[in-house]
Amino acid sequence: MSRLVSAEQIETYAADGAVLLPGLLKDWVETIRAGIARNMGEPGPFASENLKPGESGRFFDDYCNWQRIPEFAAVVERSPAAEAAAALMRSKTAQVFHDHVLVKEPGTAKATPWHQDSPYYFVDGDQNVSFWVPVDAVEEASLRCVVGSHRWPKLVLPVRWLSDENFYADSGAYIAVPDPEAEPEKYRVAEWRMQPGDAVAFHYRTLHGARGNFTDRRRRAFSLRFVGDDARYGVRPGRTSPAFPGHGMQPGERLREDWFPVVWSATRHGDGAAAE
Ligand SMILES: O=C(O)CCC(=O)C(=O)O
Repeated sequence: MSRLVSAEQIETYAADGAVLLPGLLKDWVETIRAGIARNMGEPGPFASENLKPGESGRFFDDYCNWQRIPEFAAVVERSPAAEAAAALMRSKTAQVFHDHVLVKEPGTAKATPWHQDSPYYFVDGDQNVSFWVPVDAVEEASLRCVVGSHRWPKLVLPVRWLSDENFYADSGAYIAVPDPEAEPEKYRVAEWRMQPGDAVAFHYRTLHGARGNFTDRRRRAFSLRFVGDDARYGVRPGRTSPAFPGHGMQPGERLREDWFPVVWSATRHGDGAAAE
């Protein structure tokens, strides 16, 4: 039994592909806020502004910065996130994949498009989890997850957020992006009002999105992504996002630990219970 997540939360995660973990990172809110401020002041090579000219507000995102931003490194290495990830994944290890910052400033109308993360990533396997952690209270602009979509047999076509173009030329292997709002009888959407430091844990194959931020408050969110024992490098029909140029991995290999460190393992930290 994990001290951070209950058996019921682990079951819900496996069945629904998303579960709320209230207060998981409540002691890390100030650290994450400081990391986001540093990240926005010193954006990395993957930073994007996701609005077209004339669209209101600001929607900034950036990823793969935890090794250069000390506040994010502290969250990765010292917060309860990695241990909670291992428990949810039912894995003996939690390897960090990457971090992602998503900020919607007040009055940002743009919705985050419905998507699964898995088609953008070079990771195969079922043991994975992202934690979406707002550091501002959120109501309407919270993460929205389609329950059970992590078990759909086919992946959803990945698209570019700004232009809506297909991410890969070879799109035949994917299903079109569904519109859960247009068919509420077909898709069950889970979403939660959240306090700073709460976390939604969601699977890389879970279809998710978010509304615009129509409030007068910022909506700063930090996503932290882990993989477990069964994760392997897999090839996609084109360049992935993140791309991790020069990674040198071959299909079927474990993610290289010098780039994607194991930050929690049952043998090093625990009693082995995470994998039971
Ligand atoms: O914060 C958002 O608007 C979307 C978050 C997201 O897509 C993610 O964390 O994978």
